[in-house]
Amino acid sequence: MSDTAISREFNFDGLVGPTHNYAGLSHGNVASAKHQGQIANPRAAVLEGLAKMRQLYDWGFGQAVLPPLSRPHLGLLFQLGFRGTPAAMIESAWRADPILLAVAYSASAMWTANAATVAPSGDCADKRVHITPANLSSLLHRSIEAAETTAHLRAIFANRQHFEVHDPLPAGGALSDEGAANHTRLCAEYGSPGIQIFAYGRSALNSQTTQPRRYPARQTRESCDAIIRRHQLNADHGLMWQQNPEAIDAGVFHNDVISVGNQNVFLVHEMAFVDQERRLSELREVYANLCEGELHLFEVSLTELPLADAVQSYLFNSQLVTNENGRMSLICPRECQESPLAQAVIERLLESSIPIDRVHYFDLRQSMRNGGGPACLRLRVVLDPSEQIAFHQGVRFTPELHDKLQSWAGRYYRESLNIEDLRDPKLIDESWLALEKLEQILDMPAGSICQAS
Ligand code: SUG
Repeated sequence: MSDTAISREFNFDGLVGPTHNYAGLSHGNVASAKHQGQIANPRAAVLEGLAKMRQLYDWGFGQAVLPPLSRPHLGLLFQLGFRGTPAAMIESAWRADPILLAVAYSASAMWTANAATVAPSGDCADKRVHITPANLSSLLHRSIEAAETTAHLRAIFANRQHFEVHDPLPAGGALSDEGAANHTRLCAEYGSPGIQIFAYGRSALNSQTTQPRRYPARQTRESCDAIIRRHQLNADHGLMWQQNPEAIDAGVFHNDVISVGNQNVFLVHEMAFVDQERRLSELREVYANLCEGELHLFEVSLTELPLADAVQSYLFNSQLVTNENGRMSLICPRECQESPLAQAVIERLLESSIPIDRVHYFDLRQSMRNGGGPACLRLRVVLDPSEQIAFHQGVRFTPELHDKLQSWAGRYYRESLNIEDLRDPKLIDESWLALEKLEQILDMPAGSICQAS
C-alpha cells in the first residue's frame, strides 16, 4: 500500500525555540513551578524533540514540524508601554519585572497540542479539515501565541479546498481554549467517522458547575460548544465532559495529563472526569452506534496510580499511535520508567487484551521540566491521501530535514539559558537569526516565521 493510500495521522511536533527557559510561569502546572529558576538548555531541548520525531518517522508514522514563534514578543512589550530600541525595551522590561520579560521570551509554543483543535474532514459537514487555533487566554505567556500560531497554520494549511483555519475564539475568560490537549477523537479507522470528546474545566455562563479550588480550570465549556459548531461536527458525536476539579487541583491542568485515546482505545484514570461511570457508558453506547468493532476502555484506579504519581510520571501524556500492522505503541516519557507504579500499570496494560504491544521511552527532560511530555509536543492531524500532499511539504519530516535541523540547532542555539540571560541584548538577534535560517530550511516565505521588528 502506498504512503498516501489511506487516511493517516500526522503528528506535527513543535520545534523548541531558542529561548526555552524555566520561569515558572504556569500556575497549576506542578513541574513549571518546581523548576522555576533552573538553567535551561535550549539546544538539548530541541534535539530531544527532534530525536523523538526521527524515531517515530523511522517507525513509519506520519511526522511533520511546526516552527517556534518569534521571541522576544516586542509587540507585547510595546503594548505594555515599553518604548525605544529592542535592547532598550528589553532592559526596561527587566527592570520593571523580570517575569514580564520571561513572558515576552517564553518558548511555550513548543507544546503544539495546545496550538489548535483539529477535526478531520470526514467528521465535518463540508468535508474539509477544520482547525481552530487556541486562544490560550488563561495565561499571559500563552495568550501571546495565538496570532502567530494562526499565521503559521494558515501558511502551512493554505489550501482552502482542503483546509479551513479559523480565527482563534475571542480572548477572555468565558471562551478560554487550550486546543487539542483537551480533545480526544475515537474511531474504528482514521478515515471512518469519529467521536470527539471535549474536556472542559468550567462553564463560564453556568455557575452551577463545580470548580477547582486551588488551580485554575483553563478550558471552558462554551469554547468547546463553539468549536463543535465551527467545525460543523454532528453534535451527537461530540461529547462534552467536565474534567474532575480534584484532578485539576492535583496538577492536571490539561486533560492529556490524565487520559489518552487513539482509534478504538481509551486509557483513562478513574479521576479524570466528573461522573465518570456515566460518561464511559455514554461513550460505549455512542461508539457502538457509530463505529464498527470493539471499543477498548482501560481505566486506571486511584490506588494503582495516585494523582500525584500520574502527574509526576506523565503516563497519560504518552502518545498512543497505530503501527502499520494495526496494533498500537505507547510512546512514554522516560519518567514512566522511573516510577514503579507507572511501570505496574504498563505491565497490566501489556498483559490485557488492549491492542497495545510496544512501549517506548523517550528522554524529553527539558520539556518535561516545564510540564510538557510526548503528547504535549505534538498536534495530531488526520489527513486523507489528497490532504497529505496539500499541506506545505517543507514542514514534512524527512531524514534530510532532520540533518538540517540538527546542524541548525548546533549552530544557533545556546546550551545554557537562565532568567538573567534574558536581559542579554545579544539574545534578541540570536533568536531572530535562528528563525530567519529556519524559514529557509522549511521553505517558508521570508518574514513568515521571524517577525523581527
Ligand atoms: O501551558 N508549560 C505549559 C505546558 C503545556 C503542556 N501541554 C499539554 N499538556 N498539552 C503550560 O503550562 C511553562 C512555562 C514556564 O514556566 O516558563 C508552560 O507554559
